[in-house]
Amino acid sequence: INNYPLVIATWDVKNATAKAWDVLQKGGSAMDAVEKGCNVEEEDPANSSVGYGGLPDREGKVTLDACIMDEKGNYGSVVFLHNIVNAISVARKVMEKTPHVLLAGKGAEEFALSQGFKSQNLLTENAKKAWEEWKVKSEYKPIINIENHDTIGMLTMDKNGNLSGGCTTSGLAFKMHGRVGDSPIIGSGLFVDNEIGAATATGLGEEVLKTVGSFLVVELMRQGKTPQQACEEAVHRIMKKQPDRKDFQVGYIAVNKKGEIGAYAIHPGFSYTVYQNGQNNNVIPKTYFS
Ligand code: SD4
Repeated sequence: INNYPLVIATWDVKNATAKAWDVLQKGGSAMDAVEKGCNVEEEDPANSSVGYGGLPDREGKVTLDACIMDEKGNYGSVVFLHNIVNAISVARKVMEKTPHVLLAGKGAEEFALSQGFKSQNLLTENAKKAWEEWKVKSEYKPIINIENHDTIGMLTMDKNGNLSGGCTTSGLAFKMHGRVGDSPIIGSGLFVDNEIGAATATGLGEEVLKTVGSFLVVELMRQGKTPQQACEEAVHRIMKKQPDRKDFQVGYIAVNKKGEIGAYAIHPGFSYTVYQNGQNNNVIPKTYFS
């Protein structure tokens, strides 16, 4: 039994992990695998928190955040991106073709168009309907595991044990216009250190940002914790300051250099998908509250 190659991703995203696994099986790099895997979810209109079909902000605009990181520690990111489905692929272009690591808004969109990406309306009829229904009360109350669902954070390890990661989202439904979450921010929504391991997050981005969650998970693994222990401690770090607060979800997944994995979330309802040893499984991790 080999621990790697492997693909692990937040939520039930078997089509995405299967795509990434396929790229790895054909000898593709961890970086190619993570990009192609994440693209599957971005293009799926049924997934309401990423890419095409993502739920909009309060103004009815779908705005995307994404980042990607390779085994050399290179990183690229786009935030507040409009009208482009494959935000993670734009993030990869930022990494590979610009002297920068992060492009925002109009500038990110113009860069994407210059790289040959197509402009398209990302608001589907279903997402528009959900927004119109939301507008009646206009209450901003992210619902655990529902509006927060399906942001894809993916970690890939190729047959040589090299790591890459990606994270792509339309963010929280009905967020303020201009809001950016944890997903595209290095160290918060994603971190990859090829010496140690990698981690990615999902859930209420504000809480992940305040604790620089994914960097924390990787640094805890550097100190000798298993991926499981590291994910648990990162969740505890959030809950320590607000032990009784039950109205939000955060989930972490992690992998170390041996190809061992870990996952932990605040509430039940979170799951992750792992493709390892030729098997694609959706798994329910332990949680802080039962
Ligand atoms: C955000 N962390 O924008 C993302 C949302 C998310 O599943 O993970 N949804 O805060």
